[in-house]
Amino acid sequence: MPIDPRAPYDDGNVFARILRGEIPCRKVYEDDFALAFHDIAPQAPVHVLVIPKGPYVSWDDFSAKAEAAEIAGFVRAVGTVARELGLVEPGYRMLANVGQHGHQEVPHLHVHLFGGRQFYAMVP
Ligand code: IU
Repeated sequence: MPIDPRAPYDDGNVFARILRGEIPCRKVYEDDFALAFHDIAPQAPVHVLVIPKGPYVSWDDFSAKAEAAEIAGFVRAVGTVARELGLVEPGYRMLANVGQHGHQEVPHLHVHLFGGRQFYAMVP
């Protein structure tokens, strides 16, 4: 079920628990601002999620409330993960679902990185 985009941040959400080390993940990258790990239900040969370390429900509140350093650090981390995974050539797709129409299911901002196959117009 898509999340309620107006709900306050839920500290018990699955990605918060992964950040605290309470639930394992297949980590591919971590720095002061972001953690990246393989999606448990991959939609492409490479499907990685990049999440900020701060308590942000979605791109909406992250872009509105995060400090400039957090935004810069997170954006740079997404690009670093793509480069380190070797996705830049021949290319990749990134997306963030927001709220009900975006069909966001986990209430902690996550950017999907998809690679390893050809993508076509519009969403996967
Ligand atoms: P969405 O953008 O919120 O719809 O995507 C949630 C993603 O989180 C989806 O691709 C799930 O497979 C993925 N995921 C995960 O990797 N680990 C989990 O424990 C859970 C969801 I719950």
